[in-house]
Amino acid sequence: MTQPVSVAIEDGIAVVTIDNPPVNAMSHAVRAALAEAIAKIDADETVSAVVLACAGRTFVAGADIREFNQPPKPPHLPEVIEAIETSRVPWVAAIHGTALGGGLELALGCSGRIADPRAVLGLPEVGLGLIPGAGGTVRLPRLVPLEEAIAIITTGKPVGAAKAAEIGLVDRIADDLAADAKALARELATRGKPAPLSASDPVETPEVDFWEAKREEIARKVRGQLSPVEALDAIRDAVTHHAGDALGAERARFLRLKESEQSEALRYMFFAERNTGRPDDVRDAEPADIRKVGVVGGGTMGSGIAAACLLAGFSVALGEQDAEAAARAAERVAGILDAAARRGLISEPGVADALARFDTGAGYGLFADCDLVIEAVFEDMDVKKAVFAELDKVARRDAILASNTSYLDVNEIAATTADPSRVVGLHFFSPAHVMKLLEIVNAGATSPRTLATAFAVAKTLRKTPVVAGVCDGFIGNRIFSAFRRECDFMLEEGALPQQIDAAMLDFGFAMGIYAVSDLAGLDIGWATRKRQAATRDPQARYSRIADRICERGRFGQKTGAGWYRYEDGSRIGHPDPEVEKIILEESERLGFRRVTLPADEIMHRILGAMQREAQAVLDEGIALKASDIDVALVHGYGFPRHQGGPMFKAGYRP
Ligand code: T1G
Repeated sequence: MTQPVSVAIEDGIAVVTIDNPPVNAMSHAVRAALAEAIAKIDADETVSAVVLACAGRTFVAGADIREFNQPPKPPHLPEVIEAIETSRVPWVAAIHGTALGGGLELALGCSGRIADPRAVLGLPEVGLGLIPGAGGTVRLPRLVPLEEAIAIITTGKPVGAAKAAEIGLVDRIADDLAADAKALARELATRGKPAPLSASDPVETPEVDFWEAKREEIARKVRGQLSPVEALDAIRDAVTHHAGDALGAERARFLRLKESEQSEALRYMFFAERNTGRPDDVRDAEPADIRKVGVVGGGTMGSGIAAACLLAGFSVALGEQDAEAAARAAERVAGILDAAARRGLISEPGVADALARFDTGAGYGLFADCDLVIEAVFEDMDVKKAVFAELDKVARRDAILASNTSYLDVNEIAATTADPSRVVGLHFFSPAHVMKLLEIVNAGATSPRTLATAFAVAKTLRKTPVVAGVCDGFIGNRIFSAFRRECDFMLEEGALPQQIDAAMLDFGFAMGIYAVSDLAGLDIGWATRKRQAATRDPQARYSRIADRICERGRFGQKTGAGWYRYEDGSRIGHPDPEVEKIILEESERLGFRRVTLPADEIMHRILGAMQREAQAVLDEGIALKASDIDVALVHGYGFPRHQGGPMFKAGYRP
């Protein structure tokens, strides 16, 4: 085991190197070894300044999150940072990679900070349901402008090195990090160690109404998540009190939040997202080398998938039925790339490079040299079978064939090919170039190589893969359909769509189920229900409300009316008396005496329906583990991350 902290002294400059792969997290062993190194350096008169650096790919990326479920062991990070801040000599943090959380707080305890041009710096603790707990809320506003400090801490979003230098978070950007850090250390030794940040007085603080307005703004955005609002309160404390008092208050607030259910949920989700990887039976399988991806169909999903593949560096060939459709698809893809450039996700040269890797055309010929072909045509089994029959003729024998189907039986699709082992489901979520979730459908004949390739492609696309077995709707859509049915039952019993959506918003969803259905379009669900009609259990309760709405051609936003009414192309839905009339008629037909359902009852029934279906998905082996289900619902269906997921809410703990 390499030493977690090493010290090398040359010409009076000590270089302290932390080496704790993979991200130099500040585990107890690192804290103890660093505390020891600080003491030794303070006792060594030959040392005039110190550089604090990290081995491997990044500067300290934070406290060790795995330790949070155990009682904290001294030396605690604030104590180590205080020891650096009060050290006899100046310390300089040499930052590369991602200096995050406790890592940035460590750097704030130093007298100076220098960063590699590609470095990223941030305080992402709110994303774990926490606030910076080692002086970040106190030292940062004493170093950078208050508004910058508020943005960094309450959003958890990191800043790049250039921005960090611009706002004073780092003293300079390095050409040669090791050499330039030593030079800065020597400068500080010569000039004399500057006063520590925590010694400075409270900063100029705005009027009370600034804080109230900011608090309301943040609370509105985070929909029930506590930590961003608590972070603002901590900053307000920090800038209106002396640092010593503020540090104590920050630590108390941090420790309180660490025990909160929201923080437990967010820490659970942090690891669950990273633990959805390959099932054991394909862990050692060698994936195919994918460089060129074919996409069949250039509609919303096809063009989104093509754009996602281009943004990830693949070459892409998109095929449509005819030249006009192919041209329209090319425009859609170019539009997505341009929008990504406007948001700074890709440079203009990057867009040109992507388009140079992009080809569209009619027919199947352009798939002949693809390593992977993804079908994204209309959600109809016969249509998909016809596509796969053609692909089987045109695609290379070793090419992987994938269907983007969101419900249909991938085994049946695979059976139309000569070699079903190369067929897999890759269920993207719309918009495909944005949504993180990718359901990988492991069909009965899918080979380990094919499955391993699907996971490798997901990693390149920076998607969160969740493997699912074959059933109607796999994991996410099956659970979505189940709680959608429960919501329709509540409509029959007394609720209205706007009441159910309001309850979901209050729970933390970004949109209610009826608003989401209107956005996605009601026709796909209608087609699914009609397809399932023949095999539906006649004894099972079935609500006709949605069908009656669809029978009127009300398919949601795209038709100006669905569950809600949309005036003049607006995306804002309004309750529609016509829908309420249908609901009341159905209640009467079924003999319900309508009752008012309170929001907590609505959410209790929604979560209950989710949890029952999730347990069935787990029991049938469709999902490998409960946390995969929670990841799917959070990343594919807007389940609020700070609530952990339906299985977490039902009490599941890994
Ligand atoms: N603690 C423990 N393990 C961590 C970790 C951490 N802070 N960060 C990453 N890992 C593990 C991760 O589980 C995975 O493990 C491996 O490292 C690679 O991670 C006191 C209280 C740094 C941007 O929130 O954002 O400091 O799966 O797959 O995509 O105020 O990891 O290999 O076994 O994500 O290259 C604040 C969290 C903590 C940063 C790298 N810091 N990490 O991304 O790799 S709280 C964070 C990340 C804190 C102080 C407070 C990312 C990354 P395994 P990865 P990546």
